[in-house]
Amino acid sequence: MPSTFKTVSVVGLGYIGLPTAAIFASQKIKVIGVDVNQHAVDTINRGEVHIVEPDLEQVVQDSVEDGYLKASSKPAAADAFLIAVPTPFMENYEPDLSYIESAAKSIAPVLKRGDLVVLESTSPVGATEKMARWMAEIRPDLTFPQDAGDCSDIRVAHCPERVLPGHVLRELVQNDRVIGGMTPSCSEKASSLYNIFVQGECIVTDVRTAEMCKLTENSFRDVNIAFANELSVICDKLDINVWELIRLANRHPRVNILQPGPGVGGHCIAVDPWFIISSVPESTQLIRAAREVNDSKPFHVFKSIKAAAEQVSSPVIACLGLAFKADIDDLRESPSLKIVEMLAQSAMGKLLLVEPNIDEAPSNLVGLNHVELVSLDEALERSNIVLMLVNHREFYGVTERQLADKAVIDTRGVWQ
Ligand code: SAJ
Repeated sequence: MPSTFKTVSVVGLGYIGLPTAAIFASQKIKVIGVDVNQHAVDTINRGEVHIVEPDLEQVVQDSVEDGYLKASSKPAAADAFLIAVPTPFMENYEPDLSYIESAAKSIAPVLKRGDLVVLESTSPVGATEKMARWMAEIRPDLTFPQDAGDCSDIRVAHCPERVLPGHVLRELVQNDRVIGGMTPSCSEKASSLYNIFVQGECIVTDVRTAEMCKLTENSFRDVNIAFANELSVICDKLDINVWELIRLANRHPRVNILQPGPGVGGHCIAVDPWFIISSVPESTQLIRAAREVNDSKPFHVFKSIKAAAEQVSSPVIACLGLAFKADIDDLRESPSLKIVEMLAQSAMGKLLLVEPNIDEAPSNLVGLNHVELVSLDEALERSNIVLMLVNHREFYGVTERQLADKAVIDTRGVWQ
């Protein structure tokens, strides 16, 4: 059956929006990708990508060449709009919905009767309803679900993205999707949109449950990583190898402990739990404690490096990895970067940064004369302390001989 969606617009062409746009285009749906970043727009229109994600460049290149994907800095008419813009938090950990607000207000003028608007950005409970109100303010000539219910001119739904960076193209297609329409017709229309490419199940619920579901998934992971991180601090004090401990405990049929690391980063797990905490501060002790445990881990690692550096006359510290996790270029909320920034400020010694996924050190580190971005071989050659921060695939090949005579702090258990 031919799709009722001839044109889909994806607003926000970042880590989620661009792969989603490219997947729709690969199904021969005309896609208009919209982004305020002109550099991203120009890059995509050349068939190139401005982010690192396995296999993405090829899908984007094919879609642009076939004429199904086009990027623009201005919204245009479409049958469905997917909003995939950032939802950061502010200094007081309150969610910042300003990107959703400006995206909603920017598409409102081009909406027409029968259109669908889906919020994909991870959002606090109530954000989709707010988005619908922002659009309604600008378009009093159209009806929206909050006023007209199931007969509204515009259908509105929340369908949170749930893909794992590094595996986005596979997970976009294979994962189940939770679809929360503001009314049953909104859910139905959103399901028919996602069914164009989703091979998993599209499961329908109401809009607030869909918002809370995404926050719950990421908070669940945060709490579980916090348990692993707390164990690692305990084990450091009790002189126990935490990696061996977890391996052994996980032999129990009902125990599955995650891996400790330098802390929790990225724009999702380190952020989303705060959206629950800020909604219900009086009932979120465990979720808050997990956030605090994970946020304190970089300071614990910093103290271990300081102790190692005090044993060396001229510390030269090889810092392996800056991204928030393995095999990606994303430095957002990266605990590794935070540790490197603390080291740079403390002027504890020379820092040799290795990050195979970026070409330039972050702007706040560029130009510091005790900080250099170098190759892995050079860092191993020149350093007397090796700090393993991110388990990028390039680092697994480091040999015992390359680490001989150096102090090694392995926050990821790569060389255990
Ligand atoms: N981490 C650990 N130990 C672990 C697992 C992860 O320290 O055992 C760290 C990572 O190094 C990283 C952070 O946690 O710093 C988050 O990494 P992640 O791989 O757990 O998750 P993200 O942020 O890349 O993606 C998550 C995913 N959510 C869940 O797994 C519940 C993904 O499915 C979501 O789509 C994504 O958040 C998102 O966009 O919200």
